[in-house]
Amino acid sequence: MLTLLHHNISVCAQKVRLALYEKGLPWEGREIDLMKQEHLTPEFLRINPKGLVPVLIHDDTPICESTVILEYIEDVFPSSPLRPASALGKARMRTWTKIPDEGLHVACASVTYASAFVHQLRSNHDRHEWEERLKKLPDRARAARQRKILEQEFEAPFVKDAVLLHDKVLREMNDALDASLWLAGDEFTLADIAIVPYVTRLDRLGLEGMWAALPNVKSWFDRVQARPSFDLAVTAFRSNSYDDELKKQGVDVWPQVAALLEA
Ligand SMILES: N[C@@H](CCC(=O)N[C@@H](CS)C(=O)NCC(=O)O)C(=O)O
Repeated sequence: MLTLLHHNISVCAQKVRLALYEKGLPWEGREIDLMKQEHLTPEFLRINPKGLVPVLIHDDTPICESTVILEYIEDVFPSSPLRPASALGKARMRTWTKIPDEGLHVACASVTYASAFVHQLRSNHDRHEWEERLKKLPDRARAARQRKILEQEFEAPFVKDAVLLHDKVLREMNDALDASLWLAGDEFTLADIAIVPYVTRLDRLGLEGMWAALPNVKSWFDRVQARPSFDLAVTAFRSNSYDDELKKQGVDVWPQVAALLEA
């Protein structure tokens, strides 16, 4: 029995849902409402002391960290493989799955907060409420970044670096996709799954101009969206106001992003 503790638009939860649907595995979802701070309750923190979704519970055992979860699913349910068979293929695949853990995920959170969440938080919570929430976050560096974005929005210095890191990854993707249909070869693998949510997030923020001059990324993203797993794991979970707000607010930062990329 597989139970996923997740949130509808969480990028890391999207990764795990994509893998579950690609492999046709039955699973049950338990929505953790991040805005209501359900990930910071003592009950949730006992399951994941980092206070983060997703968590996959297999029978009674919780597994945390989306990259670890993806490999766990492959090990336990090897049919419909999402990992290349050869050692070299696996190495290529893991070069991509490491990218979110080495900075892209934090960069994505920075761009998302600065473009959209900051406006939502300001309209839904007063400063005191937000401070109380920040105090509870187990990851103090994450809390510090969020506080800085509340103060400086898009002008926070690391937001610019976050945009540039996305640009770097998109360019690396474009180069890799010169040689093969998917990121780690001619099969769709965990390499693609690891990156799909981050490109989707830029798209939802209205920043698709970031790959206007990268044709391989555009055709890769078209192929990704044509897979049934995308509708099931991503689109089906979009039907809430946060996501609409993401697009609306993100459009506003496109001129700043475009200027940064030109510079
Ligand atoms: N490295 C973790 C990151 C998980 C993560 O950052 N989850 C976000 C949603 S995408 C979260 O739970 N955020 C809660 C918060 O910001 O307080 C993974 O890959 O699972």
